[in-house]
Amino acid sequence: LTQDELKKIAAYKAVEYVESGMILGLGTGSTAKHAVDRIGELLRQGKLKNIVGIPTSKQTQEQALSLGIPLSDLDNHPTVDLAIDGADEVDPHLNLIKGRGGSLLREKMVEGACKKFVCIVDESKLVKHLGGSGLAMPVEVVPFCWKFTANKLRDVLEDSGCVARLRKDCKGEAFVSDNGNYIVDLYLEKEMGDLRVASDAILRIAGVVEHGMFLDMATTVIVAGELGITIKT
Ligand code: DER
Repeated sequence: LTQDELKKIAAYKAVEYVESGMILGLGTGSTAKHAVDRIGELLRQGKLKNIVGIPTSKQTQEQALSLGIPLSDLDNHPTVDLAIDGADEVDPHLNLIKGRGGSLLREKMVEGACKKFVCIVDESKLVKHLGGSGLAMPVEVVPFCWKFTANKLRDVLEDSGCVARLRKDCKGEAFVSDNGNYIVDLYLEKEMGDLRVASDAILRIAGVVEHGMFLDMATTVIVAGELGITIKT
């Protein structure tokens, strides 16, 4: 099975948790895309009714609109029944790293407002420690003096051997999030110690808007692997 087929299997499994009448958080990324497609298909077939979607990015908003999924926002629906979204990394405690797609702020707002957050991944996302895969841990920062903020981030995580890089778009310019902010990607040589301590230290930096560690937020993680589906709660 290809990685995308595994993502689709996890996504379709998650959509089995969706009931008619739900307010749904719609995730962002290549895995969540399959879940949103599936929800649109079930609505079209009349197998799902009265769904309201709360998109976690402009990209997902576009996809949902094209599928005819009715949309709203957190101002109108401060409580969300169920969110379905992918992740970049999942540790054994169901803590996540998200945001490599650049949507972490709206994802964390929506997923923080939901009763259930079902995370969908293929098995390649499983790690022993967050930040351990040598891939980016994204932090959304205000554009104003972003270098100053990046240096503060490096200081706070210096024990983990942190390198901070401004995320660029395909034109080599600074990537700008849906919220008009920049993303500083942190690359750690060693895993962080206490994740909550690291999270609090990062959020205390004034120029930081939000970071990509989703601690104690996923209620269920659906993992699709070569040997089948594993559901972790
Ligand atoms: O950027 C994000 O938060 C995405 O949800 C990411 O964590 C997962 O993207 P993928 O499903 O394309 O791997």
